[in-house]
Amino acid sequence: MMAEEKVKKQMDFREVSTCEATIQMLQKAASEGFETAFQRAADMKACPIGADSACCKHCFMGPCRLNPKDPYAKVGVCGATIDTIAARNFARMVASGCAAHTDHGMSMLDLFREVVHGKISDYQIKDEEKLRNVAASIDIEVVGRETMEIAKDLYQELERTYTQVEGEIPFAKRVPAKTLETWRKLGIVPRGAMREIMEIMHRSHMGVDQDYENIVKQCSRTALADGWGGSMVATEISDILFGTPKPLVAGVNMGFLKEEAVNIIVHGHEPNLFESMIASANDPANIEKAKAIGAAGINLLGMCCSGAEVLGRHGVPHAGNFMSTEAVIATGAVDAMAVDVQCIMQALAKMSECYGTKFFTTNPRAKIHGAMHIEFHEHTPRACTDKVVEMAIERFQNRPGRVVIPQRRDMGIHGFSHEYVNYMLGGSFRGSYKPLNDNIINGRIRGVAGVVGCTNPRVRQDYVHVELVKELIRNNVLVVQTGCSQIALAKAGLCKPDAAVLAGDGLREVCETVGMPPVLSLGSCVDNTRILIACAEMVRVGGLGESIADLPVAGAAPEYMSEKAISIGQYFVASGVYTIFGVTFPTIEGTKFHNLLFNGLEELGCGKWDFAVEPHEMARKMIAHIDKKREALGIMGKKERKLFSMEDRRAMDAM
Ligand code: XCC
Repeated sequence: MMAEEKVKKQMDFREVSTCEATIQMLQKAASEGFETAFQRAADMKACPIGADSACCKHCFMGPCRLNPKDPYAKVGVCGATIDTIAARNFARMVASGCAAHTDHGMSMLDLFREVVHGKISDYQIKDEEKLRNVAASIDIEVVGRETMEIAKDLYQELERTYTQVEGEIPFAKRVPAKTLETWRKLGIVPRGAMREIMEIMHRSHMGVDQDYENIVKQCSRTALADGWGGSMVATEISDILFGTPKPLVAGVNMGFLKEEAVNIIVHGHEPNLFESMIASANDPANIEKAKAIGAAGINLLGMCCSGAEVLGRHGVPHAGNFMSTEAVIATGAVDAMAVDVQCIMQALAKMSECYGTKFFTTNPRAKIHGAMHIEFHEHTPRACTDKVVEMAIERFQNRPGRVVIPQRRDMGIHGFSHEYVNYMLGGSFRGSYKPLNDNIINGRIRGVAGVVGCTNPRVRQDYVHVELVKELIRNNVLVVQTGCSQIALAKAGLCKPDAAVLAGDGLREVCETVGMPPVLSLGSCVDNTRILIACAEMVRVGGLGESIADLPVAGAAPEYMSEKAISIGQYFVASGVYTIFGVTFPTIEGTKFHNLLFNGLEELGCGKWDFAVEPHEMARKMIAHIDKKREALGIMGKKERKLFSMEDRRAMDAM
């Protein structure tokens, strides 16, 4: 009877994930008595008051809880209304998300400074052309100057992204004029990230800003310091130091683990750790050590955003997205997992202990109880990564249990930078977004959607991402992707050119002509800035309006879980993009604060927030928005233009 009850309680992992490899490993872990976030989420009902952002714990007269079903019935002890409470909570999510991305960007900039001043030799400037282009984009003189001279100026200029107390951040120069004019009118052009984050934390303190509209202004300003500031610095400097991605064929899924090799996974966000790990894993001396104990070699894989970056940049295989990070340990094949910052579940330490995986933290900002800390120093990076390799080899020699590797490998094309899209569409001599704009105007491509973000145990892993993207491309919407979302689509086989068969006729024709997949993977979450740059370029090329808010584009994070996603969403909305989230949204429908985010901001010339859980509903809403923008541009239902019609040619000849 007892045993029967236990069987009944066992979770059906097919209900919580569509990733075959993850399901197999979740079943294995459960049968061995180990729990994961999927079980913990099922056991822990999300707090309904917190989910609606109707509680305030910003002071100790509370915590105060309002009633989400009747939000204006009560106020907090200080008199704070639901609008103030929810706006302040939202502001602190933006602050945290922005801080995460900008601190990551700052690390890249620190590294760049040391490289430029010759204090670091393990990293170099790999992409001089990108360096010159980035410098020129913010008005640094590049003609006839030495690379290092330009690099020094670029460092000085980009430092302002963080430290400037007055004026506009450097990359504001890349914002389309009309969008920038809207920001100036609203007073939301960021000064420097540190200042914006400091101010938002101050204003959301008890007894300061208690006007939700004013709080939202600072949310936008802070989020823009992320998107057009810290995140953009992270992307651009990473490209300069490690190379701008170009499309390459690479693989995703747990089948890339090798039973006969020493397997090392890098998980987190900052590419400097991964770059050094690549050097360590390829060092002949280390390979020799692995072979000496009977291993076939050293096998390196990525996870989450760290993995997404090197997947596109170097073709390093990717083992899985956020909700697979515990499951992959259950293979027993992971000899070491090295992590740095962000999206690292504390439970990984326990899971690693269960399977004998060596689990290392490497960043002084992120230590975890139960993990071994080997600090990564960018001046001597190999000291850390060689040690991880050494410990992984040791673990291979003493693997404690059975190794089971799900045999799923999914190949696709990754690494579509903004620069490559420009080249791909226009060729090397006339690289341009004009063919993209033309195809949007003539209706072959209905619009462009960014589908990004996390996976979350409160929704079926990968399901919403994949169904949403399928529906979008079926309706001729070109999809660009970053982060864990692109891994979901790569596993579903949509990052291959032959996935064009799933696209509508128009998009399919464009994909087949160019030889590209209908789903373009752009990298990690800081690489969402590639989407901002693409939007700015679409405006600059012309024919699709004067500001980002005019473009037939939309964004979605259908399975998000992190505060970083809220900051990303807010910077897209403030930039003019319709942005829809799934899972849950921290507002109460019908409140003034909710209405401002979901409608009011659009009236001010920005984009707007929206929410849906079901993927087809989400796609319908995104397409409706794209059509609304097409209508406003006068290109709705526009018939295909014949660019080189023989009929026209004959008519011309006859003249
Ligand atoms: Fe984290 Fe960036 Fe989300 Fe994935 S998508 S769960 S934030 S790793 Ni960026």
